[in-house]
Amino acid sequence: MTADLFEAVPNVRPSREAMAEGAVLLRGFARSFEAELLAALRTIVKQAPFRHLVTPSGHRMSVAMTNCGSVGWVSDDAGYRYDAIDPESGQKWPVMPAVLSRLAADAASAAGFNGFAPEACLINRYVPGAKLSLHQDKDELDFAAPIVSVSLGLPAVFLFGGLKRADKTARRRLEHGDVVVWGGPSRLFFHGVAPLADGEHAVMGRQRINLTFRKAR
Ligand code: MD6
Ligand code: FE
Repeated sequence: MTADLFEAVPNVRPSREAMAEGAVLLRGFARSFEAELLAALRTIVKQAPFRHLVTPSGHRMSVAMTNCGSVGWVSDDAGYRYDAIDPESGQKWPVMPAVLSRLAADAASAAGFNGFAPEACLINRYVPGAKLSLHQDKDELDFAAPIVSVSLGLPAVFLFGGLKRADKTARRRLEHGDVVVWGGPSRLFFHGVAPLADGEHAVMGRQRINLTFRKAR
């Protein structure tokens, strides 16, 4: 039987895990996009290099960020927002490569959200020790659309809670190629990433890259 054959080789066949109502983890979903995806990322990062943003309260983020798409997520002393211009270069953000939009739309469909057409892809880079504090993704105008999140490289512990910051958080390990589609009743849940453990990933080296696709407006 085919199913048994695949079960003998972990991570070959994408599988799905419910994380919360509206949030589903598609294990290994991005694996079949890997080569094209990594080539596209290299091109984006040449045009719009990773940088450490400063939060409105003056805190330098340990995660380095960049964007592609018609708008990108930025943070400075004026606040958090989506902006068509990369403040470092004064130019537009790199265009979202077709392989990225395809991956995002396919993953959203697999999770039951058809017609997902994100304008923005926020790209986060974690080195060992980097973390992302609990937050809500609420700078988008349309909370009906999900967020699609792609993990590459070193495994991370993803924390997700509830609608209140003080809600208890569950932890889930996200590995290379895993995709989380996050929408519906959990769209505004607090979440974050625990400090990245040191390690060396066979494809990505000593880092984790996360892509979050958003319908920003
Ligand atoms: C990360 N992700 O995994 C950060 N937000 O590096 C997020 O903040 C996130 O993965 C909303 C939905 C899914 C996510
Ligand atoms: Fe987030």
